[in-house]
Amino acid sequence: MESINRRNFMKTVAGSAAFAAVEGGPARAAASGPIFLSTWVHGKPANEKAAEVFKSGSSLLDAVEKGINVPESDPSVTSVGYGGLPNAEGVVELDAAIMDGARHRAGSVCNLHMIKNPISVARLVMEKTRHTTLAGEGAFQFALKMGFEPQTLLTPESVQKWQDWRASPKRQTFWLTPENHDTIGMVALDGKGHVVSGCSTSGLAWKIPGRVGDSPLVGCGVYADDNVGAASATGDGDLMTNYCTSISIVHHMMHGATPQEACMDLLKHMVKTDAKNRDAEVGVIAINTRGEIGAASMNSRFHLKYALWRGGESTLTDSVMLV
Ligand code: SD4
Repeated sequence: MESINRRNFMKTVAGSAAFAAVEGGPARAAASGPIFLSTWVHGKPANEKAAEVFKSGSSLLDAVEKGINVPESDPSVTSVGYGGLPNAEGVVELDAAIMDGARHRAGSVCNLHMIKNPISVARLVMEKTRHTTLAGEGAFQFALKMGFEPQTLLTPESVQKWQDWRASPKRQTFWLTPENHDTIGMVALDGKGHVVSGCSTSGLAWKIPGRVGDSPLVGCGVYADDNVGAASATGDGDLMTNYCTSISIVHHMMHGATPQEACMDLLKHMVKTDAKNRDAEVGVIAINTRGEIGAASMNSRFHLKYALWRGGESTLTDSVMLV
């Protein structure tokens, strides 16, 4: 309660932009026009595509979906879609979710095989069914019904990496290394108070078949609410799922935090509950309906770069680290 009061006081006295400057984060005062904020280097072309789609008159949901399709379809991005690294059995299992802040509705798919654009399937789960999440074979059959073409998602490079992993006596099992995961998370604002959150990943390389990470779970990998803002996450989904990362950040914002403060609050809470989380691989992004943004990483081991498209400018920046 005390911190909320302090925030309200700071907002009244100094305004949110000044407060954000005290925190040292990337938040800014009210923006005009649409904003696209995404995780990692591959978020930059994703944002640029999203901005192009939105400027052509399509909806914000279309923009986020088509933006995320870019890294999904790019075989050089080995953590998302086609070319994503496979599970321990050599099968690519994709997770994705999208959430519409206006309707408070989401669609998601888990463990989807052989369909390179899971965010588009997730979108159709939201638009065409009363369900929120479809998994595995059911998600695949749904995608076929919706007209998606099945294809192999393995590339010669990903097969080679999987074979090298399997042949290595010291291989890492079911754990993260900076080279084997990245994920695209995107949050977007239309400039008029409407937000969308999307996330798509091949999950952890060499994961146990059937494992579901945070990315397709509403409240974890995505959350969007037009009353507040939106958030998304990248990193160790087995850990982050226990913190319901995205909804936690949005709720921090709902209680008065700027997006940057909300991202930092989540990371601080993770360390408070377990000091070992200082070493965890966690990156988060957030936006509020006024166009202020936040991006943060737990530590330098997994230092999130965030891509930002705003006012025709497309940039890539290091996020603030907690530790
Ligand atoms: C997962 N959170 O499946 C995803 C992976 C990721 O950066 O985001 N890596 O756990």
